Amino acid sequence: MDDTTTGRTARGTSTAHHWGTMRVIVRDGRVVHVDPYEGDTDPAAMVESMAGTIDGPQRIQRPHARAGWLEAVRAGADPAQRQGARRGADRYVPIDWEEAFELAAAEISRIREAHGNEAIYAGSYGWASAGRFHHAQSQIHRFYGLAGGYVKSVNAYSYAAAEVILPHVIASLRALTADSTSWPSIAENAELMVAFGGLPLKNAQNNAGGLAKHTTHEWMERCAENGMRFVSIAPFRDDTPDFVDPEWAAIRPNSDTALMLALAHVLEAEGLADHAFLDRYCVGYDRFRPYLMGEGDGIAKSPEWAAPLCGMAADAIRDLARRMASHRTIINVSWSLQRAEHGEQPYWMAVVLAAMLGQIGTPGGGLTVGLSALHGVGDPSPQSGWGALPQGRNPVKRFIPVARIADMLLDPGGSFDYDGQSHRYPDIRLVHWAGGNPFHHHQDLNRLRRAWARPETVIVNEIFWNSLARHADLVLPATTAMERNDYMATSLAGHAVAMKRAVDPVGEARDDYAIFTGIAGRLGIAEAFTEGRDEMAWLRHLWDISRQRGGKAGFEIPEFDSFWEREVLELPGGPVERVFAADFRADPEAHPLKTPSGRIEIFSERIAGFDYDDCPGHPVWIPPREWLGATELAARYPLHLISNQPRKRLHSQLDHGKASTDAKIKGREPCRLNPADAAARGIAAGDIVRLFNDRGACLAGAMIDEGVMPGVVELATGAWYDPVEPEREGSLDAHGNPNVLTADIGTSRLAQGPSAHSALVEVERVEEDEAPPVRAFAPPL
Ligand SMILES: Nc1nc2c(c(=O)[nH]1)N[C@H]1C(S)=C(S)[C@@H](COP(=O)(O)OP(=O)(O)OC[C@H]3O[C@@H](n4cnc5c(=O)[nH]c(N)nc54)[C@H](O)[C@@H]3O)O[C@H]1N2
Ligand SMILES: Nc1nc2c(c(=O)[nH]1)N[C@H]1C(S)=C(S)[C@@H](COP(=O)(O)OP(=O)(O)OC[C@H]3O[C@@H](n4cnc5c(=O)[nH]c(N)nc54)[C@H](O)[C@@H]3O)O[C@H]1N2
Ligand SMILES: [Mo]
Repeated sequence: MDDTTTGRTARGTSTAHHWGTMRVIVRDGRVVHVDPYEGDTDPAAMVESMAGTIDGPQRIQRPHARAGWLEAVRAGADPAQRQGARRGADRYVPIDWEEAFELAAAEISRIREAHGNEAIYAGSYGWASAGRFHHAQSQIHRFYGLAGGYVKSVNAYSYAAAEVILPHVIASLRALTADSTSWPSIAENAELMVAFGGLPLKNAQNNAGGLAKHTTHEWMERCAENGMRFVSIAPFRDDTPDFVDPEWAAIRPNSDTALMLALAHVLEAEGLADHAFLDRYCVGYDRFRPYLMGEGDGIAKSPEWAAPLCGMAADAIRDLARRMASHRTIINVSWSLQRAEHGEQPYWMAVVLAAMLGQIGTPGGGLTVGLSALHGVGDPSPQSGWGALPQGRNPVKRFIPVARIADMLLDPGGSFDYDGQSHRYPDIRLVHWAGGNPFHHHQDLNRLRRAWARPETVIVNEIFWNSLARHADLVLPATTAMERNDYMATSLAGHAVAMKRAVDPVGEARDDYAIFTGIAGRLGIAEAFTEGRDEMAWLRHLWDISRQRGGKAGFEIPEFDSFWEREVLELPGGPVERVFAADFRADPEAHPLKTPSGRIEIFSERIAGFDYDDCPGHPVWIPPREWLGATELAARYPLHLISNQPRKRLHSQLDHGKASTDAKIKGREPCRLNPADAAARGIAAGDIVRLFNDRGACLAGAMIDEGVMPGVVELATGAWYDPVEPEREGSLDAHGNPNVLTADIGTSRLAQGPSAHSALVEVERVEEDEAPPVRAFAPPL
């Protein structure tokens, strides 16, 4: 297919996204097809959704303002009187870029002067798109840093609890990821993998920042061929792929800490714990042991104790503990475990369990964190550093833990605990988001909507008319990667890819750089923001940094022009066999861990010193408020909701694309139930169902599957939020967004992470003619 209009060849133009590297085929100035990179043997489902969405009806073609807000601004109304009463339920009117820039700059100036930069929230959490320059997060943070600063967020929705607990007890999550024991080490050496949360291959479709070749599938196959056994401890059979023939142990969601304690109890009681390792490499086992054996509270954390909590038979627990002790064993904890109330505990306890087995630092043994959660974890590619847009300095020091956004907006001046310190919430008047979607990612969306009505102005850079754009006052239309030049490269993948502009921006869309440059011009900071560079000048500049960093890592990175011509660059020297903490094991004095003691902390004096009842000095079992063991609540809401990552999209991205919409049931997000739970409710496959609890309700399409453990229901994240009566508080969501059901509570006072995976619901059948239509994909114009 020759493209005469742009002069490009049949090969198309190279681009990349978090889910892979692609070739964009253009005809008559339009993207007609996107093909996976020929070197990728296992491309992601999302590739199919790209061509159809770029200029589809959901695309935001021009800047827009929310009608009620614009009217109030033009009338000069008191800003306090124009808070977002109709935010989320209003019409939008098109405006031109000049006016959009003027409005944005005027609001930023007004709020800075009246309330200071601490009244601006630009944490703007989210995945945005791949590419080191047009990275929306970097663009917005750089801009607001230069504009005097902004309240930021810390930690990620993905693994906030892990990020805070792990450095106290073993190593930073970053180190556990970058230095993770890699697949070849596992495939060659491990005999047994015990995977808490499974090894969901669907999640390895993505890598934060992108990738070129999907290889997780091959490595898992290699493990199975070498005779390695997989034990998948998870509510769904397909949390670990069939082809490795896993032993499936379905335990109650959120009960992993209890199971791990029981495994540890067996090791201690049967003399299988590696005390030589505990003595040499760890501190505080003596403070933990009494709790484990029940010498303090009179409750031995034995298999008999754990069995009724987690639902796994005591003998099976005992057997598993013995197998773990007698084989080269690797424990993997999926990130999902810690997106739950007390999510710090299964992570700390997994560290303790691995320490008791004494295999940390051995090839293929010990602990991995989030293997197969993202392609990059355990990826044996060589690693190099790459140049990325500098975010600059943020003069404002105030922050929130990322998932405390609704708390912040609802409670200005209120205090919160975080990692040993107490802080106050700022009084936010302006919210600006670019490259993330809180109406996708946040829990308890009905509560978020109440909080979201508080700020005076909400500005959003978005590509599509999704739930975030529909909750903004000023909507600034952004480009996709296919409409701009950039490059993909990340330290957790061994490739760099030229991302070339394949088509002109759709409608009047502009890239985030141009958007912030436009506002910067009106605030007198354009020169500082751009440093006089245009897009290509920035790419060359950042690539030079990549060459220098590559040089330090021992790679000869070609000049920019040669890379741009070649399009895909692969670092030589893989696959690399890495073993986490091998140096520490070899010589703990010379290579101490970065914990206070330099050792693995089974008891942490520091955490104990914080005096948190919900995160004491060693790992403990504290049941969450919502789980199947919460008898009273479970009597009303007897199903545990798992809102895991979707198979056919990345979060909410491309929910309107072919791969995602093909998988819907009567236009609703699929929701999977065990046959017994479905039968008890008169639900058949293909029925429309209503999921509900005290926080909200949504519709979904029923799928019935024996691979779902009884008592659990799956509704993946990412269906575009679609309130039927947006004016009414707590409206039914017609489409199937699980975050109308999840709880907005911190994991604990330590990390304050999101607790999406601790929610109970009930499900009922709905007659088709009583189900309101899905309008999520119809623009609010
Ligand atoms: N219930 C529940 N909720 C969860 C989770 C869960 O397990 N259960 N998981 C959580 C996790 S781990 C995460 S990481 C979050 C993900 O939450 P998000 O990262 O916020 O989700 P995305 O859908 O990726 O949002 C990215 C948005 O950026 C836009 N975008 C893409 N590229 C660009 C660009 O170049 N410029 C601009 N301006 N915009 C762009 C997209 O259109 C999209 O709306 O969700 C969290 N929420
Ligand atoms: N296709 C696709 N891939 C993705 C993403 C996406 O949106 N789409 N998102 C990416 C992002 S941002 C992230 S952070 C990672 C997330 O990676 P993970 O956190 O691993 O992802 P989840 O899909 O939420 O959870 C994996 C499985 O854990 C199980 N699980 C949930 N709760 C429990 C529990 O309490 N105990 C046990 N034993 N198992 C439990 C569920 O059955 C679930 O299917 O995925 C990344 N990969
Ligand atoms: Mo994530």
